[in-house]
Amino acid sequence: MSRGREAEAPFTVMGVVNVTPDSFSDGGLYLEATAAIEHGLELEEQGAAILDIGGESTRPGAAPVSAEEELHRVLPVIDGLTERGAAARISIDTSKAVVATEAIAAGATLLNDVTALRGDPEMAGVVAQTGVECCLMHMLGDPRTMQDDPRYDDVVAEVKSFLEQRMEHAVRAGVAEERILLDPGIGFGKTVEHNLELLRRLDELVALGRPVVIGTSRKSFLGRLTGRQDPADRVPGTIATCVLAYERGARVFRVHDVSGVHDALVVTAATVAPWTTRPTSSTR
Ligand code: HH2
Repeated sequence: MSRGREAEAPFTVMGVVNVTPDSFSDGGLYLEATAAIEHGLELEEQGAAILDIGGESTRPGAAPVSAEEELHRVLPVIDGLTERGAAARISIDTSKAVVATEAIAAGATLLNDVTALRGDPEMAGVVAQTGVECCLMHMLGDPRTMQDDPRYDDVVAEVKSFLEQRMEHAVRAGVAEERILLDPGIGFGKTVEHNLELLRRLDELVALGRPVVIGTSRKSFLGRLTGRQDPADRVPGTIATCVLAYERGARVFRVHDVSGVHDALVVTAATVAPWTTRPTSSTR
């Protein structure tokens, strides 16, 4: 049985399932559908209430993938998770409307679009018509160029204004505002200092009134701060940022390492504001 019990918990852990050969931290590990399905089920067991399935890497310099190839990667995983009775919700991490459409037909109920509906003119219509939730993320430039000397006058104000505009765009296209989640896009066109400033002042984005998603997991700014070259060694850094982001109002945490983040957030949430139903009665 899953440890998540997220219906009662004041946070949601979104486990990352990258069905790609080239993702920055787990590329190639789950390219086979069977491995990705097993991994998704394991993340659910560890406390993920959402599984974010992606078939195209967004790391700086990643090669673009055709819609056909992306579908070939993600659909068997969504189908397999459904067949195996996964209780976690399925999120599709794509910026292509055709991929979103097929993934939603297969059971995805959340669209995670790192382009915030800018990548495909049809995407806002897909979200509006299907009624799924969608996560709008900030990115400066595109994955090929985003880390080439990113600059802002005030990174938090600019990210906030971007997210407000994208939310307005989505609502104009018929997306219900209450179906929208917002994400500052940690590492997407940001220096180490930009990422830290966004985390430090996260409450300013929370003030937009929609749930804030945070994706710091294993990212390179954690490596720059700690000296950890191997992304898998950045779990303590990931946990630190998730705890801090929760305290500043983030509620959805997109991570590769669900177990540790989940437990850290259980303790953080219980400390910050006790919630009535505890996930465990242990007093150890
Ligand atoms: N980060 C990545 C991908 N998708 N989506 C949201 N909403 N927020 C994020 O911060 C975010 C995201 C990058 O991480 P990963 O999927 O592990 O790497 P890759 O893009 O190389 O597959």
